[in-house]
Amino acid sequence: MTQDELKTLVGQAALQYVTPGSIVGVGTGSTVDKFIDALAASGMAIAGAVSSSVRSTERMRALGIRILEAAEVESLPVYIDGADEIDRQGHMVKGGGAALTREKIVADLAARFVCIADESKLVDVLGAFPLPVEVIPMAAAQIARRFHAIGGQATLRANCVTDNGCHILDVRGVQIRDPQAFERDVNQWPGVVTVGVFARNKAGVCLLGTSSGVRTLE
Ligand code: ABF
Repeated sequence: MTQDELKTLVGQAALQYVTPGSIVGVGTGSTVDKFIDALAASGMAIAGAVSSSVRSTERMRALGIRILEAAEVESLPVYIDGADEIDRQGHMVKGGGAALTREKIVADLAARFVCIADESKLVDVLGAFPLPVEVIPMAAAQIARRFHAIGGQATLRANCVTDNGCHILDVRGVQIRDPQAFERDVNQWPGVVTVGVFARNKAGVCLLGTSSGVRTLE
């Protein structure tokens, strides 16, 4: 099966975690696009969705799905999102789609984080994918120097301004062996808005698309 077919498979499989009449937290990316399309096609009546990006909002609105602001809800039963990497404990690297900050915000509202991904995203150790870090523009250079000091090479993502008006550094060369400590430490660096390690709030369930079907990791 092609990667696109695997994404379709898990996008469809995620529907089983959506309760009719509920409000769903929705992530960002091409795999999430498959979930949005499957949700719309299913005809399932939901109360609405809290979105993690302009991209997902526009796709859902075009398909007739009601959008609610994060401030309108106090909690969500589930958050469905993709990842750039996920390890066997459910820790993720995310942010390839430049939506990591709002993804972390919406995920924080949810009782359950369901990650949907094709098998290429499963790794033993996080860090092969260039780590996205959303930064306040004025701090980009000094944050890049901090990554250099720990063996990383940070580059400013070209032509990218996030939905929050910030910039993205993509950091190569860091192996993230303790994701929770790494997320906690980098989050404290002045100017860091969000580091693309999702470890404190990791995925409780991962639906992994494989050529032999959907593997459920939990
Ligand atoms: C999103 O899912 C981003 O955090 C991550 O970059 C993306 C993965 O994109 P795709 O599903 O297109 O591979 O949540």
